[in-house]
Amino acid sequence: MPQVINVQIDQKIQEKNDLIAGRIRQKRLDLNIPMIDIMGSVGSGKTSVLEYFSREFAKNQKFLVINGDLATDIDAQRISRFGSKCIQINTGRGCHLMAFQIEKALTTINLEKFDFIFVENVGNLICPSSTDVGADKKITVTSVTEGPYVFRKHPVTFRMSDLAILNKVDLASAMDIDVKEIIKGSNELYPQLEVVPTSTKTGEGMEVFAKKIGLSIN
Ligand SMILES: Nc1nc2c(ncn2[C@@H]2O[C@H](COP(=O)(O)OP(=O)(O)OP(=O)(O)O)[C@@H](O)[C@H]2O)c(=O)[nH]1
Ligand SMILES: [Mg+2]
Repeated sequence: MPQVINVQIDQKIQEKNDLIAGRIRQKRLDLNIPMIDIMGSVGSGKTSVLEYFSREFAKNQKFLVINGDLATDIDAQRISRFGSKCIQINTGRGCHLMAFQIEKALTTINLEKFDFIFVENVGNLICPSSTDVGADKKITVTSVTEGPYVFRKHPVTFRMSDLAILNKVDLASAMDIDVKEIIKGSNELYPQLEVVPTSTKTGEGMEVFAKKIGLSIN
């Protein structure tokens, strides 16, 4: 039965992925380096968040960023301008990063030099939520320009998220979006999920967000 075979292959891939993710987690625990997996739609502001963190909060801490995109190293170039070390992974057709790719990236650097690791996952709200990349937390970056229904339409991602931000609140009135109403709707659907309103342009909410994921603010 082709379908049964497919399920078995998927399970094997998943099991192998989880094994590698466990290795990454153990290595980080030994070195005491936190790691956050940042998920979110194309263009929601994941790279902008990491540019902001690298510009504002990297005085006393060194960030390692692993960027996932189908093609180009644009995001790695953008963030590294602010001093963070970036490793770009091109996934080709892959819609999310996998643990083996992260483990491979980590072998290319001396991990001990870093205080914090960020993974910027491939932009979409579907695939990255189901794959463990060995992070401590999964964070979702959503934005007011995605419209009012994102939280309702993507239950898996928001259930798998430890925290979410609603970014680009500076554009809320132009987009005819009621930020409080969207957060209230999310709270009803996902009572465990905190949603922080942010803008990487004005800086609104960025310190609150940074503190919640354990960055030290300098
Ligand atoms: N007005 C406004 N624009 C923002 C904000 N955050 C990001 N942007 C803009 O939104 C666009 C997309 O931002 P990125 O940071 O590249 O988004 P991304 O999630 O990394 O996108 P992908 O990596 O392609 O999935 C850029 O033009 C940013 O300048 C914000 O808070 N307010
Ligand atoms: Mg990006």
